[in-house]
Amino acid sequence: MEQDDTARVTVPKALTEIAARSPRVVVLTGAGMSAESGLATFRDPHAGLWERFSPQALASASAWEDDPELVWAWYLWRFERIEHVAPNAGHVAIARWGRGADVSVVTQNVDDLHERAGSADVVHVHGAIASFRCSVCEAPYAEPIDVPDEPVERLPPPVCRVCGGLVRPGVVWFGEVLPVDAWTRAVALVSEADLVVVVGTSGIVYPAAGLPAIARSEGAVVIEINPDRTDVSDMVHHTWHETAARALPALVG
Ligand code: BV8
Repeated sequence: MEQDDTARVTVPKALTEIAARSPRVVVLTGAGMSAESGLATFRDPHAGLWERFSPQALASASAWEDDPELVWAWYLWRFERIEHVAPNAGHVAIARWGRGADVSVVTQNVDDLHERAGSADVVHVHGAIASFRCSVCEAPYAEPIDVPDEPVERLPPPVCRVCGGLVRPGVVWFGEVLPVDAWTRAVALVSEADLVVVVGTSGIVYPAAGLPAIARSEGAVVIEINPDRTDVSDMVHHTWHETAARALPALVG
């Protein structure tokens, strides 16, 4: 019987006290939140076929214009990976926290692991991989997507039934503006929060990376949970060098 990994995690006393006295909580998550579910982060080298490609390069409007079949194949590979992994103990702890307190999730991740763990209020500032739309007329595409079992490097995207344009994933690419509703809600949530917990993000990509600074300027206590230092570490009140799946169950209780 594998010993419960979180049994050995000691929560810094200050963080327990802050979490207990904060009525409105926002958890801001990045790719590190899903790492212990088995999904590569943006900065981890991607395994296998996609090893030689940079996620930052592929997750861009210019890559789609240059080679839609390559970009479509990469997203289907990620989509297939997400379908075959499960929320980790960190996702489950955040959902448990939300059943007993006012907890919202603002995520940069395009996976649905927070929702599958039971979180009811999740704002996707960079969209969702499981939503598809026409890249020309923006019509939603709800037909079944044929996901290959094995990763392939190129696949023709489906064609929009309305205008004949190519169907794309409903994510925000580098060089694209964020969905106005999601961004507006994210800013409002961190501006009204008493506590913002930043989990598993390198804090490199803007404007999402600016949310912790907005939270702090509006009076929230900002805590970072990340094994490494990041671009936001200097502006948070507390950094806890732990992983999401170990720290969050211990913090939430
Ligand atoms: C835009 C969806 C207007 C797609 C993604 C200033 C202002 C505004 C824009 C810019 C600006 N400066 C530059 C820009 C342009 C650009 C940008 O920020 N570039 C960066 C590289 C400098 N921003 C944009 O283009 C944005 N658009 O602003 O529109 C505009 C338009 C044109 C020109 C100017 C402005 C759109 C950005 C959205 C891109 N889409 N994702 C998809 O998923 O395929 S970004 C993607 O990478 C993620 O969503 C995330 O946001 C970002 C970074 O990834 P992270 O989540 O942080 O993951 P990362 O791998 O980096 O780090 C993982 C962390 O986890 C590490 O710290 C690690 O230590 C930690 N970790 C690992 N294991 C664990 C762990 N933590 C806890 N537990 C563990 N077990």
